[in-house]
Amino acid sequence: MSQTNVRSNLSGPQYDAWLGYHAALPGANGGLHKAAPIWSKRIEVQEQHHVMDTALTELSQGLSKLYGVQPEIIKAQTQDALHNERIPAIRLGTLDGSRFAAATLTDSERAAVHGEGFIIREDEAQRELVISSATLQGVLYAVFHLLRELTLKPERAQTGAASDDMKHGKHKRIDITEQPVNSLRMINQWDNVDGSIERGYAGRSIFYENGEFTRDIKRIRDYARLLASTGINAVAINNVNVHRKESLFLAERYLGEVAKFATAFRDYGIRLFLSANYASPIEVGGLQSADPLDEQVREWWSIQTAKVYAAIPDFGGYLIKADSENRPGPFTYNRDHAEGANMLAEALRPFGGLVIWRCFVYNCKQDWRDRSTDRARAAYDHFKPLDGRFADNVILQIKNGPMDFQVREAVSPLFGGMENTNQVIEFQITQEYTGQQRHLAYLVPQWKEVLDFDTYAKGEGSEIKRIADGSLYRRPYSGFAAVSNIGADACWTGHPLAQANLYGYGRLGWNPELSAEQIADEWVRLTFGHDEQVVERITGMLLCSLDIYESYTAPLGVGWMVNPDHHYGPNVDGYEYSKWGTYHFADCHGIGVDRTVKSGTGYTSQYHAENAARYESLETCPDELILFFHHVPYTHVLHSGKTVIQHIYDTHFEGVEQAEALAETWKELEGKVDPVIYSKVATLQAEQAEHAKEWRDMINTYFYRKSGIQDEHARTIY
Ligand code: GCW
Repeated sequence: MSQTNVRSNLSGPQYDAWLGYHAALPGANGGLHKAAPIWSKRIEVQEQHHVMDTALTELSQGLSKLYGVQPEIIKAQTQDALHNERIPAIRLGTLDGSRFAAATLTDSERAAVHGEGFIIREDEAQRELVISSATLQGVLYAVFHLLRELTLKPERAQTGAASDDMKHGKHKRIDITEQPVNSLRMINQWDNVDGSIERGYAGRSIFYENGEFTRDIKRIRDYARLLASTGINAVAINNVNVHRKESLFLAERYLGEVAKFATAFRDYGIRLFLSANYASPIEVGGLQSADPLDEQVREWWSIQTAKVYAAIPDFGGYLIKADSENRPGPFTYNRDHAEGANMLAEALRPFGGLVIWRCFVYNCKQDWRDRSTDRARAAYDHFKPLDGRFADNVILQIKNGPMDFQVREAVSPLFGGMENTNQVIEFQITQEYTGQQRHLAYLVPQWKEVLDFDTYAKGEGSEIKRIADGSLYRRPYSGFAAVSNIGADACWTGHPLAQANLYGYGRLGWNPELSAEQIADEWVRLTFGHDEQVVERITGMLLCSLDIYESYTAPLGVGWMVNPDHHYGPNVDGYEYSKWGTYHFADCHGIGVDRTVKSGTGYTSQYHAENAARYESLETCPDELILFFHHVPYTHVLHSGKTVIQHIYDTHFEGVEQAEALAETWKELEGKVDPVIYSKVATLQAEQAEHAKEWRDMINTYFYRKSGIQDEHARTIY
């Protein structure tokens, strides 16, 4: 049996996620057919290519699900004849590869749509819909976009009685131009070849099992499909902590398998990257050293990289976690990270490959007694001095915050600190510190806040999104990366509503101007249909979920307070006397980390003047970050008018009530959503409400005992 014959037998609404197209219109399937647009029964195409094949399959599958009719696909070498007949059809192609795609656009439109951008245009006279892009990937994105539009706004489809509708002004012609804002839109898998996933909360890996690559390529393709439908164009298929066996992914032992994955992703326009071990020359190549300035080492990387490209001609490049949390790196050889990254860049350059170099570099063996070392400072202190020294095919990957994907932390001051360096922002879709897909936490609002943050790097209007997209500093490479939240779970993400985070990440990478509300609304309608009560309740749950989670966990931006190692559940001092640099410094008088220049670690000085001043002063520091930047007495009065201690009590009591309300809201949807999803979510929301109480009581009790200050409302604290 060939490997590709092994099939996953997963199906149904939770597996289809937002691509079910089953929810296009309210009413039974029979009703759908009538609404079929005139052009939806025929697809004409001129080009032959694997990505075009994917686009055709997606388009015809999607249309037949929406309208109950399988469109006819006409593949013609010369499109002219077909076009002249003016048979109603969807015609799709690239500007270079198909005459009609180019013909529908003016010169200026043709110039405007580049790369993965596309135009979808309906021509009523010709009764056709034309999809044009400069690239085949763009055609594929257009297909997904069209299907999403038709699902979300069924009234947009021109029906058989189009001209009548048009006379009555009911029909709005489809005319869509889209251009992705970020060029790199990447997913990082933290999957290990033994089948485990670091920080994975949705079952085992879909990629690997027992030291081997999965034989279920269908599942990989289904995942690629989900990703591509949101606009993702790159994936790193293994954990950034590259262990012994995974170090061999770039060697003969596994390269053939990697190439099979690359094929599955390539069909969906996604480039494959590998996380590589910096010490590969030693561990894979048998050399004595991995010194980036050593000729033998450089040669080893060049030869090995050439082998990778022989197997995977469009290989994306290497993702590197070096000198971070005990991973090897250039520091061992007294070299800096520019020297380390540039050596790999040199090996990749002949093939157009990229080095994506993570900035998560800090001292993870800190002495908790040492108050002068501040982990938040580390990335900036390490990388800022290297600005301008990285090769042009190196991209630094910077976490959104200076610590580590906390529910609330400041934004990384490295954004705005490096003018002459390519950068991507790294988010964490997997909910390591945000409830591990057992608590509901829709993360898009958090990402939006970060992206909209004004760094003032070049004066007002220097938002992080403009650094991430490369426009502020006019960088050739830029974009988004994020740690995936999927696993072998039947609904992909453990908590079915956590799918909204994967979807939202992709959509935001494509267009950071989309609002959290719009993305939630899209996801709910695509996944659950248009029942207004369902839409209203689920979007409502999503949009308040992160605030709720924040309210009953670590207060006011101080972070952590989780159980060591697995990071689930409350443990106020779990990391207090550890080596990880993650402290809250609570004593009987107060709490928080003094990161000011005046009396603390000086971290605030890493921001541009406007933000540095805002954070430095207690008067202007926003409440939600007060304990991130300042150590204050429990009686310190916040801008809200409450004392810190009363704020802690109130938010924790309220947070539990709100978590209970989430569970109640969901119960209203019984019988209105897929029963499997219904019961999964019902169970999880009940658990969340219970677990929130554990958080509330541990945190409130801890601070009551430390401070001795009573709750103004005399609620139960233990
Ligand atoms: O958040 C921490 C995680 C580690 C992870 C690390 C990183 C992959 O706890 O599990 O390692 O971040 O981002 O490298």
